[in-house]
Amino acid sequence: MKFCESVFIISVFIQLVSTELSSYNFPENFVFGVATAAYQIEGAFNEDGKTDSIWDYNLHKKPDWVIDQGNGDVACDSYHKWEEDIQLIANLGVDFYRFSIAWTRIFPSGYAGSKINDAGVIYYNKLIDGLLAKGITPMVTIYHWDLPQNLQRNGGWMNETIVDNYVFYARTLFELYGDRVKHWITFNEPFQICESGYSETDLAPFLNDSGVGGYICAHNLLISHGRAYREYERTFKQNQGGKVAITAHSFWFEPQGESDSDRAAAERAMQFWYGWFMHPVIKGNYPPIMIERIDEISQKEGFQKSRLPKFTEGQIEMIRGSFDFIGVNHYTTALASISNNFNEPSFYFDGGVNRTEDSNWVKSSTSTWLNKVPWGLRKLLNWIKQEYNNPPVLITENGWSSSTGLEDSRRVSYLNEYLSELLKAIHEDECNVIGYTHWSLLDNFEWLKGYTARFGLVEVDFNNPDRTRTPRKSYGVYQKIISSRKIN
Ligand code: GBH
Repeated sequence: MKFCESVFIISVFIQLVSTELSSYNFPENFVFGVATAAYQIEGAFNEDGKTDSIWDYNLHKKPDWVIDQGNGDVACDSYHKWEEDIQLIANLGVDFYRFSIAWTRIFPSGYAGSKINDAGVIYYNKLIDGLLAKGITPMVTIYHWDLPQNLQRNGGWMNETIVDNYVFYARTLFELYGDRVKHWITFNEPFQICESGYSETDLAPFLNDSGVGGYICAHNLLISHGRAYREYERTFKQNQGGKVAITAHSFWFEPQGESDSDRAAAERAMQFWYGWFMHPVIKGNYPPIMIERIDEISQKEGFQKSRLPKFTEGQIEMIRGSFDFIGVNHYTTALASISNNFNEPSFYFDGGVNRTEDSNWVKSSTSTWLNKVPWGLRKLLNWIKQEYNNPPVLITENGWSSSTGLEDSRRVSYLNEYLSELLKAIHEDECNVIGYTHWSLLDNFEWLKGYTARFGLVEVDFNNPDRTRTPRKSYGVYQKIISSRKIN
């Protein structure tokens, strides 16, 4: 056998045993980032005038909500260690840093027009200026789940007076920081805020108002988003020239089998999970399938009116088109089939989708919902392209959950393989993806999983009062992808 023949055979063999990664380059204007959220990293929960959010309040009252009884009191202590964070972000080589602002640092009472807390304002000024000094673009999430507890006292997102309070808060951020911040995300993951928080007990405020609370919350949230977007458009856009978006989480739902009913279930799941928010923002109003089903099921259940609230014509117009790009947080794929086996009333009965997974998928050991299914990202991006007419999409989160340890080879293969599918979506399918954000810079407070599920490119030692940070193997891999603009 000639030398080149044996090289060929060996390389074919290597391709068979390892997943073949795309050799495309990331387009010139494609941007890379890394993300965190205030409650998950900042700590300093009661410092410098900050009051309790619904997370502080609930976890202090009942620590058992969280698997290891952890909370965000100290977290990564980023309120004090922000300079070190900025250095880690700069060394990583990303274009932007996506972080969130804690509402209770800016307005301790939460109310529109209430007294601004200067110390809170100063903290984010230092962070933003520090990032810009190192050439990193700040991207601000206005709301990442930490509602002022003071506003929860009168119902939080279920009370429509929240809209004025939120819009005032958002507007204040535009005023304070908009000269330097040009990328705004109004909300991170409405599904989790509303369904998980108000209709279930997966996230604060743990209200468990099944089939009702989540829909009311989402309604007020979408109106808040629309009004904040229009406020920016009217008052700030011309001078500041920034962009405003909303970010929703989406699984890719793959039909479990070949049947028409499985296919319909998968499409319905996309509409119920992601379309619930993106359909109003992009096309105006909720997805027709949601309106139809919830109206009909509510009636059968004896409700006087649909559990899905109705927008007025004016609200539909206001919300339609309220985006400059769309954000998607994507981690994993699920299989969908038809099912009516749910309690009533509930989002799940309304959707009628049974969610399962394939036992062959590589599973995260610390986040049971998370499987490595890279092709799901490509299918999701193609679905968005078709459904919404190829809008600019920013992947605002994607990442893998491990336990402690610096040799995070599973995170490395997750990253390589998801980015590989992303490159195919861009180059072969012409999906309009403008950037990618890895969740997360640091190990942090992973909600009800506490500190047991680690998402960081950088490991944090939560037993050390200094919260020592150590880059993992994946940090170096992402760094190299960014500098070479391809997967290596
Ligand atoms: C994001 O949520 C959050 O934005 C971020 O704060 C968080 O730290 C990060 O991801 C990692 O979790 O139906 O019982 O199987 C991800 C949202 C959470 C959605 C888990 C799917 C599955 C719960 N995902 N959820 S279950």
